[in-house]
Amino acid sequence: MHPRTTTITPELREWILATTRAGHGVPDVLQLMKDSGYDPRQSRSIVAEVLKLPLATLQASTDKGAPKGKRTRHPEAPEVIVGGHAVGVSLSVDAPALRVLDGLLTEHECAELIELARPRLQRALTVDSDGQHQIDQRRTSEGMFFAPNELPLIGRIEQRLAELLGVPANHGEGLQILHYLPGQEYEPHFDWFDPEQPGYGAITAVGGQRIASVVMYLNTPEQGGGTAFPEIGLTVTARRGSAVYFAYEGGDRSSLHAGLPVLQGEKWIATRWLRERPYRKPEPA
Ligand SMILES: O=C(O)CCC(=O)C(=O)O
Repeated sequence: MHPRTTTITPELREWILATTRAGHGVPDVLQLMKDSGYDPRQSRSIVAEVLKLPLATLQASTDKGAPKGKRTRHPEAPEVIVGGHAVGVSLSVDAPALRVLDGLLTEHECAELIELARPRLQRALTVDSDGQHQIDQRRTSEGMFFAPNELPLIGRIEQRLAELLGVPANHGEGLQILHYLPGQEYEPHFDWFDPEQPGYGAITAVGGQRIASVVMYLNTPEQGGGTAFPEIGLTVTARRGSAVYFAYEGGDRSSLHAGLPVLQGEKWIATRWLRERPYRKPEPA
């Protein structure tokens, strides 16, 4: 790199693209440019132009004081008390870091989430390589998103997960509800974003990479509908109120997972994805 340049040289452009493709987020790129002598305002404009991102997104993701590269804390068996609520840890796996959490949600919370989501369901989407949401044949369920802290119930669940996993609630994406009918499934996939994909810079510009997921089961399907981790030969049974938490910092390939087809009955889940940095600005007090 050549410090204090005002034009974007082909070398600089290529370096920014290669660095983000290698898995570094925008804040890392800006820090490296600063270390090389670039003015931070100038480098923000350069990076925004090269990665085709709105400048305002870059400013939000690089706000002073934003904690960097947070990791989740893996709950330890047999039980963790969060906000007076007892959560049992009935299964622990090291790679990927995975826990089955019993009694994470009460029966009443599960029923309430289903009833609030039901009228808002639409064909579930996935995020494609350009960061756009799209219909995907691999995911045949219906779903909806709650906005972060949209209702007291949502805020309470977000806060419980924040305390349990040691990551502030504002690192979480909005809670997603999915509803599967017999035959519906979600084929094997990773929840983290692939740094090789062209849209990586845009998807991670705010909040950075995803670091962990929590899939919460809102009912018990009559048959089928577990969550499978084919790389480690594990299937977690979907049971109302329990959840599977798994972390994948650095893009752990053992976190490959799938929602198995529902064979009888229906399946409802709430999924929470956590990012390495705040995904939204703090709520006013
Ligand atoms: O339905 C499941 O059990 C898994 C859901 C899932 O993989 C996801 O929402 O990312």
